[in-house]
Amino acid sequence: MRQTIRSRAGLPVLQSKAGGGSRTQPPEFRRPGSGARSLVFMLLGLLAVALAPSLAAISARADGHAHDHAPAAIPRTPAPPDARVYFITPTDGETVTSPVVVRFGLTGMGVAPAGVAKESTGHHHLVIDAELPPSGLPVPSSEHYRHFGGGQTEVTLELAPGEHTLQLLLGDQNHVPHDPPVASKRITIRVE
Ligand SMILES: [Cu+2]
Repeated sequence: MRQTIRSRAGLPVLQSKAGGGSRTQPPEFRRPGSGARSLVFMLLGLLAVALAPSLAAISARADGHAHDHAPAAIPRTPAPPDARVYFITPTDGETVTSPVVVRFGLTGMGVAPAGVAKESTGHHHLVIDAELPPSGLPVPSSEHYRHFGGGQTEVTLELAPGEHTLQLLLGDQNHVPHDPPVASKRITIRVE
């Protein structure tokens, strides 16, 4: 009788009603609730499995960079070896008129807005008439270093007549170039 009631309710609370009370609690306590309990444990287990990789990734990243780039306190995000950033337009050596539509190409990685931590992603930076900034630091922000933190993949530039150089550099969620840096070839265009 006791068991019938309990297994239907699925709760060990009914223990107190059980009268008699001569039997020891532990076996009865376990049996009726076991279905519900194992479900709870299973869910907890799934949660742990789901969380484990990200926790492991965080600690692995922290460990991996504690020693190799001594002066740079900012952790760098690894880039896949086949990642490549390039200009769709304009092309190297091209003569164009201002405004110039610059389209950014990226393979082997995805574009994500700044501030979004997602593996194998980054956002574009356009280096105009300047050298690549030092790696291990956030990309500077100026007319020579334009950020596309919204995840944009093109820009229309007003450029003075003459020769200009353009280079693309991907940055992680903190605007820091990846490790190794994902940068395009530096191209030269002539604006008429
Ligand atoms: Cu940026």
